[in-house]
Amino acid sequence: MEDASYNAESIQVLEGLQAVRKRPGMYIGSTDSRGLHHLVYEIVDNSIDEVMGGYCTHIDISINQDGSVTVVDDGRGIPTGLVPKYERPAVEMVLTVLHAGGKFDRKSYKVSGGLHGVGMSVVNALSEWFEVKVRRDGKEHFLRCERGTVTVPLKELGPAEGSGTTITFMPDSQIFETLLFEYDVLAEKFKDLAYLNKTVSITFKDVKADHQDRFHFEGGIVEFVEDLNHNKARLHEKPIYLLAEKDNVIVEFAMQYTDAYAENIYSFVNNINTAEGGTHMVGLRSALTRAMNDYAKDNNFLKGGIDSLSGDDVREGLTAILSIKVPEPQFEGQTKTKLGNSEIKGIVDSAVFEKLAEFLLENPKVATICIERAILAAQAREAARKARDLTRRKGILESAALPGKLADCSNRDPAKSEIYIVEGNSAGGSAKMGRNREFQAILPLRGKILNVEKARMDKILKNQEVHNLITAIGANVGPDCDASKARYHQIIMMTDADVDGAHIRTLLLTLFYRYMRPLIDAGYIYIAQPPLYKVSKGNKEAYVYDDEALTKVLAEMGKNVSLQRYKGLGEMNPKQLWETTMDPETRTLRKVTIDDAMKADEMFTILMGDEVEPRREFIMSHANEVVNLDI
Ligand code: 0RA
Repeated sequence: MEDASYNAESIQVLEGLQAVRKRPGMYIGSTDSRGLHHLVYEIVDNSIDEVMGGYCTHIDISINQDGSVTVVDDGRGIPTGLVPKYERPAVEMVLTVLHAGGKFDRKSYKVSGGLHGVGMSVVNALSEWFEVKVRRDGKEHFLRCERGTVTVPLKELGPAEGSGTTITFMPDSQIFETLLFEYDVLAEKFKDLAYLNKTVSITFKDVKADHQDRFHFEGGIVEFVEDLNHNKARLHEKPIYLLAEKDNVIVEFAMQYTDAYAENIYSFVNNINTAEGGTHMVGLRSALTRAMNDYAKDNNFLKGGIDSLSGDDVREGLTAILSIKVPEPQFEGQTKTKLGNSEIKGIVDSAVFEKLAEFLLENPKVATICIERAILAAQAREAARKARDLTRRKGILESAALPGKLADCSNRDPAKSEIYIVEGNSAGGSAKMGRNREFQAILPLRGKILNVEKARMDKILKNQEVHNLITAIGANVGPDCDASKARYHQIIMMTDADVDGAHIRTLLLTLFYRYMRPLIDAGYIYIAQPPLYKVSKGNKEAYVYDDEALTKVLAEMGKNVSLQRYKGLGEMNPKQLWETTMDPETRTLRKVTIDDAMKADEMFTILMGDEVEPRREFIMSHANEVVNLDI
């Protein structure tokens, strides 16, 4: 009887993990680079769970020489004892039973829903091999699986001190399109985790590149906000910090005003970056607006034509982190990064409202600074509205007035139309001649456009180059920006591979980030990738797009090659520009993410802002890599 149930169970196990291998996308979203990185998050997430429970303080992650990944933690260690009903070690079940959940599910704040929290068994199923070492009860244990099947059953290796878990896995090349881990992508995630869980210290190492980082932030999300504002002019010394628990939901919030115009609010649910927002953000925005308005009214700040503060007024120049822990989150949206639970709106709203109102009452100095900042925003917005009304009336932003410099495409279907924003008139000329005019429009931009950092919306609208850009795209700017009105669904920045090019790209990205964000959210913004070199030998020619590839190509082509370095787009004739950078069949485009744009914004602040010291520092430390100045 016992045997029969064991066998039945093993068959189920096999079928379970087999299902994962058959349809990996259902469990990890995709089998591309994103899915690959997801494997690491899944493992680290389990260690973070030990951190949240107060059992673990160190996590060490490494990308090994052979491309496998190791995650070591000093948590309690995955239990190794036999599970009564199944007579199998708990650790084996955690790794081989899909959603072993249930009694092994120690998680109080799940990361379930879509891509998150699928369990370690999914990582095991999608790994060529997967090894776990557990230190517990004075001993070290070992278990190995291959493609989800146990090949070395749990065994004791010897005595061990302390407790913890070490997992090493090799993603399966039969499953994944790429096995290449991107250090920066992973590092960014680990850094966020360290900010969000201030008790943990995370080290991250790329063995091959001999590169290592350590992330530990005693200040938690307060330090997160301070670091985000590092290069900005801060209006009050310490970020405001709030912590509350309501209906089993933990709400943590830190905020600080700067003199910048953009708002920078990031939100996390159970440590997952909710880039698409959701009910918690709705609750937060409502609480912020209400608490600030109440305080402003009660203390007679509202006068001189401003009778209330809008949400935008209250958030202008605000940098903030919202981190909440929810027992059963529902993630929605395209990338499963939008919180759907309807009850969370009210919970976050009342938690933040109460705590913030209390803070403002108790800290009148800081409160005054915050309120005055919002009132300034309200006044500027009123002025901008008037300016906008004026330009509207003149019909400047109407599509009838497409800029003269725009070489439009003949196609009128935005989904099939592209616009190349090209730096410089000469490159613009090549692009116009080289393009496919059916679906490719060209807008040349002249030199440095303008310094958006120091200008307000009303000034920006008056700049001719920006004006051309806005009217050509047709989706308007600021609060009126509407991606569904865009005349092109591919808006491609094409700039030189030099400092000026990088600069203009940063500037454009900042403009999009601050004033046309819906276009980024819609996935309409791209960066063209022109080649850096042309290598030729006899009548053989190769275009090369980065230095790594150059080494390869030079080795392949051997001696007596001639090497041309492209400094500007203008050095290519129309045909070359088409072949290397514009032909949809052969070109590479880089889609701009919010993250990219945010980084550009950060860099822009440094390069253009009023704070001289960070700019000097930045330019000094990047002097040798200016070509890579972009994101
Ligand atoms: C199940 C139960 C317990 C801990 C763990 C799993 C656990 C899993 C992982 C994965 C990576 N590191 C981990 N550390 C712990 C609770 C054990 C107990 O009650 O002692």
